[in-house]
Amino acid sequence: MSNKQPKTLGEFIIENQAAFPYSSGELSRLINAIRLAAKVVNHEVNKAGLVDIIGQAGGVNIQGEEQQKLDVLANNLFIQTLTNREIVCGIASEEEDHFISINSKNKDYQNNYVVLFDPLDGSSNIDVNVSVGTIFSIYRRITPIGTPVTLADFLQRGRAQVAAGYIIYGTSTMLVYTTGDGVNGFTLNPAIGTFYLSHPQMQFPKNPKIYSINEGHYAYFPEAIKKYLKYCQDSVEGRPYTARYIGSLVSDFHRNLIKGGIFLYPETAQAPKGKLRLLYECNPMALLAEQAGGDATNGKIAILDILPETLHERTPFYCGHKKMMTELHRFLKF
Ligand code: P6P
Repeated sequence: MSNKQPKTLGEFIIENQAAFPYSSGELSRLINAIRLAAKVVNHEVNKAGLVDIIGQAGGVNIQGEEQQKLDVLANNLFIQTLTNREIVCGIASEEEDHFISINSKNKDYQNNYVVLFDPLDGSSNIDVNVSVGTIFSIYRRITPIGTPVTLADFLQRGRAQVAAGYIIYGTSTMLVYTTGDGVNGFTLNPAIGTFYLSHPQMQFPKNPKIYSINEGHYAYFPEAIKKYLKYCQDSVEGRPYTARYIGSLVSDFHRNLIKGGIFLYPETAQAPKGKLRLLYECNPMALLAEQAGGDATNGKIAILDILPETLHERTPFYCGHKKMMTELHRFLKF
């Protein structure tokens, strides 16, 4: 049994920073800010069932505190942490209609990065004790430093992300992220509030067997998807595959990354652009998938190559192991 302590997230960030000697360390400080917010949200999510914090916003919980829904709470925590640390010049969130321009107290819009996030994806699962997550996406601004950010800074193709990742608040809490040099997973030791490198250089495993889709929408799926699902269920050459669906994107993605699988959220007649959001759900997951040796498309082009038009736009989303994505694309005539 090795008695060598695994690397902490802090040590990993410092080592990674050393690999970018000319960078200002701003990205490292940004990841550190996300780490702090993740620990606070994790604490709130884990006590949710006890202090009846799950309910509708606007009530008062048993401690007499102003009751906030967890996703509102998570949203405010991430915005406060990123603002207080004076690292970013702009924020966009699933919980905010418009982007937030941040002018640091003593600097005129001198920060380089904008952050987009879904503060608590899958939050409807909280009151049934199913894992939920935070998803984040980081870009360098493209408008001139010293000026307020504009929408253009947020509507960049996913391939321009400088970092992306998620926190999964599950049986254990993990931070999984990439800065473009592979995907690394860190597990929180809640007793001391430290994230440890538990999953270095994550890659989709060989022989993937899991397909993940809400088959309750089957009647509304495109014919090609119906045919693909029947293919998954054939009893020939290594099939049927196994169906697994949690209904929380972060959880379904995380399981597929570790065990090998594909996630599908197709467009339907009722939702012609699908349900999932391009900027702060699909782009970060697509970057992680490609960095882990997988693939992510909207059925026609790579997710990371889509030029966004609006902040909250949706997209059909297919993401996972390259072998299963290749099989799917045969049905989508990709
Ligand atoms: P459905 C959660 O509400 C979410 O945004 C994602 O986390 C998840 O993948 C999807 O919606 C589930 O949607 O239609 O299957 O309930």
